[in-house]
Amino acid sequence: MMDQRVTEAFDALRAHAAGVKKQHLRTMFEQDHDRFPRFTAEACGILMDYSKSRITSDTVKLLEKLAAAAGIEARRDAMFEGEKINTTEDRAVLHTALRNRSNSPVEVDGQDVMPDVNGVLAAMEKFTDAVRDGSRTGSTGKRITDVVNIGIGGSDLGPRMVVRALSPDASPELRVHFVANVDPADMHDTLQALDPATTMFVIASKTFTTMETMTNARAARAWVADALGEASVGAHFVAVSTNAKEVSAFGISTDEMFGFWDWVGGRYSLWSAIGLPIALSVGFATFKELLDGAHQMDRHFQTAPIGQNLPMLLGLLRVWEIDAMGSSSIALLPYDQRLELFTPHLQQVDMESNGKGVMLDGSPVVFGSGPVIWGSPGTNGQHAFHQLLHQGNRIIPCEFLLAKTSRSPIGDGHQKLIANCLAQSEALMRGKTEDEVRAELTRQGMSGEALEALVPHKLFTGNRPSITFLYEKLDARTLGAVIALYEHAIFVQGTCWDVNSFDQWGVELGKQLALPILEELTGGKSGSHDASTAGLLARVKN
Ligand code: G6Q
Repeated sequence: MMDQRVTEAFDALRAHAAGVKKQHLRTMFEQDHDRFPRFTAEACGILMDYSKSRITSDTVKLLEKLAAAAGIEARRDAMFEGEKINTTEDRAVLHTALRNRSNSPVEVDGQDVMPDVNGVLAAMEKFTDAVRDGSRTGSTGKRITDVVNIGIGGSDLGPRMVVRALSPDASPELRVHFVANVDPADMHDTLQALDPATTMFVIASKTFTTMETMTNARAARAWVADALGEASVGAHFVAVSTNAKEVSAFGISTDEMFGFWDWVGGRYSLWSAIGLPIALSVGFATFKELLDGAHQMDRHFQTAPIGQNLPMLLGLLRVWEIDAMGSSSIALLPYDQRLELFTPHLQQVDMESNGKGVMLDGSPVVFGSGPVIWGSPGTNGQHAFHQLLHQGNRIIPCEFLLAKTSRSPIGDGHQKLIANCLAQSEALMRGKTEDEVRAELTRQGMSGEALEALVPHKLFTGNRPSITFLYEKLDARTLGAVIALYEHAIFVQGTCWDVNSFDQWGVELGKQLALPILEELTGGKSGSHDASTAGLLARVKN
C-alpha cells in the first residue's frame, strides 16, 4: 500500500501538472529572466541546468513535499549506514563504502567493513602496479601487454564504460579488452590479435556461476593451456568474485582472487574489485581519483538541501516527467564520444533497479516505476533518432552531458560539439512557430500553395524538456561524480515509487530460462513447449 502522504503528494503534482501543460517553455523563458539562475545547481564541478524542464517554482516546492512524504532523506541515511534496505535479498546496499575515501567506519551487522574494503584496494594496487611495471609477467617471463576482462552485466558494463571514457589516461603499454557475450564470436574476435604469452585474463563474476562468463572463462583457459601448457594457466588468470570455492575449483589461486561482498550489487560494483580492469588501464592513482569524485558526490547527496542537491533534483524531476507529465522514456545524450558506453551502463543501472512491478510490501506499484533509458552520443544521434525527439508525437525528456574542454583537441571540433549540444536543447525547448516557418520559406523564395503545403512539415512544436550537465573536462574525478550522481538519482526515483531498487529477479530468471533448452539442444530429452518454440528448436536441430 502506498503511504497516504505520498499518495497526496503525487495527487498534488498531477493536479499542478494540468496547469503546467498549458504553458510553453518558450513563454516561460520570455516571462522570467531569472529562470536560468533559479533553476540551476552546482556541485563537484558539475553545473546542472534544469531550467529547460517544464516546471515552475511551485513544481519544485511540490517535489520537495513528495521527497519529504516519501522519506527520501531517511532512506538515504539508512543506505549509507549499512541498514539492510535490500529487503528481498536481506542485504545492505553499500557501494558508497567502496569509495568512502574519508574512511569513516561503516557497519554491517555490527562489523566495520572499511578494513576489508581497504585491504582489497591495497591488493588491487599491488597487483596493478606489478602488471604495469612489468614485474608480474606471464608464464614465459614476458611482460603482459593485454588484459581481457571476462564478465557480463554488472561485471562488464561499468568497467568497460569507464575504461573507454578515460582512454586518455590509459597506459599505451597495456591494452584492456572486454568479452561478455556467450556468442563465441565475441571471444574469437578478441583473441584473434592476442598472444597467449602476453595476455592476462580477469574472470569477473560475483557468483562465479554465470553461464556466459564461465563458458568464456573455460574457452580462455583452453586457449592458454593449448599454447603454453596446463602449468601456465595460473600465471595468466586472476579472479574477481565473492565465491572463493568456485574460484579455486576453476584453478585460480585464491591468493589471486580479489574479493567483494554481497552488499555490492552487480550494477553498482565498478567501485569494487570489479574495477580492476580500470585500475590496470589507467593506473591505481587515477582509479582512486574516480573513487574520490564519487565520494565527493556522496557527501553532496548526504548533506545538500534538496533544492540544491543534484541527485535529488535529477531523481525528482524525472519522477515529475514520468508521473505527472506522462513521459515513459528518457534519452541520455552525452556530447562526448568517449561516453559512448555511458548510456548502456546507465540503462542497466536504471532499468534493472527500477524496472519493477511491485512496491516494497509486494503490492502492485501505484505510481511510475522505471522509464526506458536509451540514447547515444551527440552529434551522431542528431543525424539519426533526433528527428523523433524534435517532431515525434511523444515527448521524450533529454539529458545532455557536455565538457567545456576537450582532452584531445583537434582544430575547432570541440567548439562545434558544444555548439551542436546547446543548439539541440534550445531547439527542443523553443520549437519553430508557423510564422517563423513561413518567414523562413519566404526568404528562400517560396510562396503560395507550395509554401503552405510545406509549413506543417517544417513546424516544430517545441516545449520539449531537457536537462544539461556541464563540467570542465571528462577526467576521472568528474566521471566518478557523474556516475554517482546518476546512481543516487535512480535511488531517489525508486524511493518515490517505493520499489526495491537493489534486487533483480528478472535477471535471475534469465539465468535459469535457457538451461532446459540447452539440455535439449545437446541431446537431452525434449521438454514441452509452445508451437513456436518447438518449431524453432526443431529447425535448429535439423
Ligand atoms: C547486476 C546484475 C547482473 C549481474 C550479471 C553478472 O546488478 O545482477 O547484471 O551483474 O548477471 O553476474 P555475476 O557477476 O555473478 O557473473
